[in-house]
Amino acid sequence: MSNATHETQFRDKIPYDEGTEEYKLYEDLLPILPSPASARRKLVIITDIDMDIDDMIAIVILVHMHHLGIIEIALIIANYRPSEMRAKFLRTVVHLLGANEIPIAAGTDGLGGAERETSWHELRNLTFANQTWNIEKMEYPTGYHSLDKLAHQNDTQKLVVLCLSSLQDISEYFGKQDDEFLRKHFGYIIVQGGYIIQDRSIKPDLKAMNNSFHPEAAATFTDRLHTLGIPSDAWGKEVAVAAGLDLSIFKELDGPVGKHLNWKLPRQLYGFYWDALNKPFKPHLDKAWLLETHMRIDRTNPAFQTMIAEPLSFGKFVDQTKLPAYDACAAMGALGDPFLRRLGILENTQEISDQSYRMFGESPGNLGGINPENLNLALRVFLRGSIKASYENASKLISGRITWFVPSYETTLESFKKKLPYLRENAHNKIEDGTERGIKKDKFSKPIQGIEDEGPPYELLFQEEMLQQQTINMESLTIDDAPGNGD
Ligand SMILES: [Ca+2]
Repeated sequence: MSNATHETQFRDKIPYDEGTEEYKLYEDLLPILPSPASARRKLVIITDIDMDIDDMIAIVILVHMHHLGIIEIALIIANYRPSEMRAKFLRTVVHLLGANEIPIAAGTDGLGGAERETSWHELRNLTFANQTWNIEKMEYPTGYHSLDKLAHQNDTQKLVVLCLSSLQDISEYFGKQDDEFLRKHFGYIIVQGGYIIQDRSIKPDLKAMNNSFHPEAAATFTDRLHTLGIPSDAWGKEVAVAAGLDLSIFKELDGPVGKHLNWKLPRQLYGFYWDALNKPFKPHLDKAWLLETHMRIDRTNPAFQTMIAEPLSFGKFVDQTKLPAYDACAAMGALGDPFLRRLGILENTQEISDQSYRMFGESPGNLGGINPENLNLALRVFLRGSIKASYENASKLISGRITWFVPSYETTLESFKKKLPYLRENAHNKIEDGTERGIKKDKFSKPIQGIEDEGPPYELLFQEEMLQQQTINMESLTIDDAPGNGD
């Protein structure tokens, strides 16, 4: 194909009007457009999609880049318990984005066999789960099998793996292959998480969530990378905080994918808000964490002490939130250095060479050469662009109302609130005991009436908050008119 045709095809796919700032951002990519198409980076993505919304944002952007010919997504593995359900959700999302040809696999539980319960806003989209393409195709191949097949088929181009979730799958796969095979077939690894880099060696930063899901897997995998000399980047949370997204951009996302993001976003925010203000239900979340990650008020900020001491309403929290889209930032990293440099996202001059590792976002003051404003612009434009390009077709695939499963709670809001002081105390005691969730039983192992298995009735708390919001200005957020129920 001639360069001119190549360029015309690319321009035809730009979902914005010529002459706009957004259009210009796409044009900037023309010089790095891989030609021939076979020169595209072959990407494998491992994701716990729909745990938080950042995985979905990452997938929305990367599938767009796949359509534009910047990369080729060769496989997506949904891992983290329940991975089979997650694979179904992922299948629907990818289908709605117009890329049904991308193979999907169901990975490991990501926890080395440990139990976990899904959160109240996780994998609740009944419409996405019950589409014909999911009902007819009940079983997904395993992540291991799919990755192995792909590696064996793939002789011309090394694979690039983007890890947006537990490292169990990649660790197990690398653990069973010999060095020569891995060096031949895997060229680059990008992880959302953290590395501690010393004397050209790397260790996982276990404070990073994806490493903490399965710390042994993270350590084994990182050791192996070092032995193999496969280069790797870690994208830490500070980059995502600095490039935090205005919530108002979500309002512009249409079609079923946009609707799902807009259903989940306020719930995710509410869950973080409630947990942080009701410590110790989730011991790792507190108000300082909320201020730092979502409102960008760190401990050095003069407002920090005041805000810690003052009450914080959900309305105020939402109005001042810039959503840290952790996985979406790492996804940008997976598009490669030429992409990042072309858009001014990566500004340092240091090139990655064999046997080297980079950490973006080691601390708020050291983002490793990332320009957060340019990263933010790219996230916004390509997220919206991907939805603009796909929502009409997606709305044909899923044309009716979307319904989400809403849990029914044994406890009422009133009775929960009455018990809350006791539950807090009890949760605290249980955490001291080393039990992860402290809300099921009291310290004499006696179940607490009414909330034995369900934790706080988040949806009820959220709905009550939404009723109150009618009198509070919360302009940046779209709230769905009514929750869909399963029956
Ligand atoms: Ca993730």
